Amino acid sequence: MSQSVIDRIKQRTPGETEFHQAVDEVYLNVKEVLDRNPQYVKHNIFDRIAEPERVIMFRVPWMDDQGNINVNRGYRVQMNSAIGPYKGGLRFHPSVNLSILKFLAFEQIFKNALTGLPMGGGKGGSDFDPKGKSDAEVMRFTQSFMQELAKHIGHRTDVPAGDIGVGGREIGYLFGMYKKIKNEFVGILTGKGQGWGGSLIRPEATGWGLIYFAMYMLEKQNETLAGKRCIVSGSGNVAQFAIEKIIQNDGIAVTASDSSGFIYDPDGITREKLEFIMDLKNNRRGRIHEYAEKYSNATFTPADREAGHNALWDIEADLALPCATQNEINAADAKNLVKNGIKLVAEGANMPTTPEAIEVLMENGVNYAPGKASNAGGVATSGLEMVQNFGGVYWTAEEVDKKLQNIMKGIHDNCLATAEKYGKKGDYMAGANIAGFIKVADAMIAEGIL
Ligand code: NDP
Ligand code: 2IT
Repeated sequence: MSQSVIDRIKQRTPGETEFHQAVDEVYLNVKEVLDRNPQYVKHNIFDRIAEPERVIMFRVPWMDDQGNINVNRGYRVQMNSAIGPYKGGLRFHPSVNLSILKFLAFEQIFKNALTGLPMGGGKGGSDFDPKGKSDAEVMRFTQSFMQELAKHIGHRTDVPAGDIGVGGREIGYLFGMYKKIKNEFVGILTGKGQGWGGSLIRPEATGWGLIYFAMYMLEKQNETLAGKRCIVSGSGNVAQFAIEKIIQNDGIAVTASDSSGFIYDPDGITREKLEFIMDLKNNRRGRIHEYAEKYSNATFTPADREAGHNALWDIEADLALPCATQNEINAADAKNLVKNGIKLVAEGANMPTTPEAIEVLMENGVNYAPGKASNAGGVATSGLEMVQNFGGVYWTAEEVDKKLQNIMKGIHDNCLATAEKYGKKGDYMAGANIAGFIKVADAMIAEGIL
């Protein structure tokens, strides 16, 4: 029976390639658990966990600045609520479709379980493209999006947050619209502004958490981040704060990217240069090539989608930290990383490394951490924001940061301990998938056939 689980899931979800990829990866590791624990098979947990509890799809009409009426598609995938309310980000990007959101919601189940906080898995978003849109257009779109979404979420039911294309500005408009519709000021979203219910350190949490995780991995090898060269992709929320934490720990971040290409600064991105990136991306919403125009020691390489590999991953470094999007490191990239002697790959993005690339890394002994473990600091701090909102309290930045570090250490150690228990010593991917799965599977069994 176990052999056909994957076939059954794929047959039921034709064409959902990203979702299949995420399910394949978890199944690869969890198969061993199913073989050892017949109760998971008896309760048909794997089939059930791969089926969303609910998917909401809706029309999002909005008027642009020229008076044209546009239509986008909105989604919320409420994947699993066995251990807590649905929790996960919203992504606004033209590539968004059901397959991508289901893969993200599926990953989120296990990631959230690993944090140790009571959060179920969910994800949502829209194929709306925020690029080139005015503030007013973004506001009108997000308000229209929330008019429908508000019917399906609640602070004890489903608590969205940001992801690609959804940052502080969008969370503000979404929160305002929800409050107006429901006449209720509650923690319906996380990543809120700090004057209106947001937690300190939430903006920093994913990038900082990633570097904490990478540092725990290095510590295990009796190494530190000091002096290590890091190639980072992306230049959004996760990449910015990953670079910040690298700088704080005397590492050297030498790259940043967006969908137009990447910059390489062999001297390292300093605090001042990072501030330039933050202003460029968060305020001016410009493109990354401006960095190379401002700092003459840096070079800009335009993205070449026909090349079959990304030259960014062919830069000599010690650590690779993909922080942009899914499937951004393929097998050819992984071979380049190995050729250049990369020591560690830790994922800031969700599923940035293809299965073939993961295989290349692992076969060559590269220390590899999957996003569901290494990027969990963002959602973990979202969980801390929920706790503060429920309690009506605010914690200091130091308190939240300390909790974030403890959570990342807990995930790191749990991954290793679980991997070892299942005969996969040192395999962070196996540890993350197995530990996350067991926690949720046990809760599903305890709660009955739902
Ligand atoms: P942002 O929107 O802030 O930044 C995304 C960055 O990735 C931009 O530089 C963007 O470039 C680039 N990017 C996006 N899509 C593509 C693409 N198709 N090809 C090349 N570059 C691309 O998003 P975040 O930093 O929040 O998210 C980055 C990753 O981290 C995502 O995988 C997300 O799911 C994951 N993540 C985010 C968390 C969070 O708390 N925000 C938590 C955990 C994971 P451009 O502007 O040109 O599109
Ligand atoms: O992928 C993720 O974990 C996020 N985008 C953050 C989700 C959240 O609820 O903070």
